[in-house]
Amino acid sequence: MKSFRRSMLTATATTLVVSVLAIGTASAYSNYLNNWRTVNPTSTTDDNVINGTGQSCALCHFTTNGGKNWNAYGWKMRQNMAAGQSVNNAIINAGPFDSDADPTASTNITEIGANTQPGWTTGPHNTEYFDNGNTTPNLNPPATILGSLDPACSGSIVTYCTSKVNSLGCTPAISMTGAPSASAGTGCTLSTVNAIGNKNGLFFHSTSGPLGAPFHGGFLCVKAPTKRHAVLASGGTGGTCSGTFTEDFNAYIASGADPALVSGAQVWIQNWSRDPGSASTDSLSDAVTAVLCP
Ligand SMILES: [Ca+2]
Ligand SMILES: [Ca+2]
Ligand SMILES: [Ca+2]
Repeated sequence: MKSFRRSMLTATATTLVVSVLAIGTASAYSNYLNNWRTVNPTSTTDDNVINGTGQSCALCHFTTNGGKNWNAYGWKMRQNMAAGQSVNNAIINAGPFDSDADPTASTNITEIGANTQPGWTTGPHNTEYFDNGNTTPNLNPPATILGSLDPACSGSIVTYCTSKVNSLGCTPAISMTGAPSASAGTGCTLSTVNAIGNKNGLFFHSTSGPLGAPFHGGFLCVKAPTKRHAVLASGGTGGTCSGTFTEDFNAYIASGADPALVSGAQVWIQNWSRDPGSASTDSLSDAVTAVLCP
């Protein structure tokens, strides 16, 4: 029994060594790609590698023809396989990790769902992993992979806080559409609808944090210090809630009015406007927060 167990252990160890070694061989091309496609049948992540580089190895390997050097995603799967996981399980279990540490911190499975590269990120921020455990950091990704290497930055936009019901009984609602960007210069729309028509108002923001303090019969939703944006006209028709305040927030960022609005900074924004029918003579929207994209 003892020798049987020992021989089984030896056999298992031998299988493990063989399978680990096999990861670095050319035969990995068809075998592992087939497994990968079985686990991820609808993704075009692999197709973007194949159509860009001529074959699939660069999905996981640093050199396009495979070999014993991997990107961070391939290294994660190699570790899983070395720990005894099946190829399919090694692929599945690598899913929840953010191997490439991309700017959006997207997990491997998120990147695969977005048809981007779980093992590659833009710029000289990739690490090469060698068979012997050595690493080389700060390397560029392959230049020829098609599509985007990382998911687009969304800005993580979330609305929060509570609007003050205005004197016409309407509830102003703030929103942000398009990603806020430190460099784009346009394409991110701040909007407040259900505002009183034909009145002035403005957006104001903080980079210090959110707030929920009672204020003028409603709530102040952004923490001091705040920055006021340009005065806007709501348009629409006076005496109705047909007014809308609209601003291109990326244009505001590009104006340089607030040097704190840099990539990665979080911003909290609210809308204020005139409401002569209110005891405080003003109206407050709910608020929106976002994290600025590059
Ligand atoms: Ca595919
Ligand atoms: Ca990632
Ligand atoms: Ca990526």
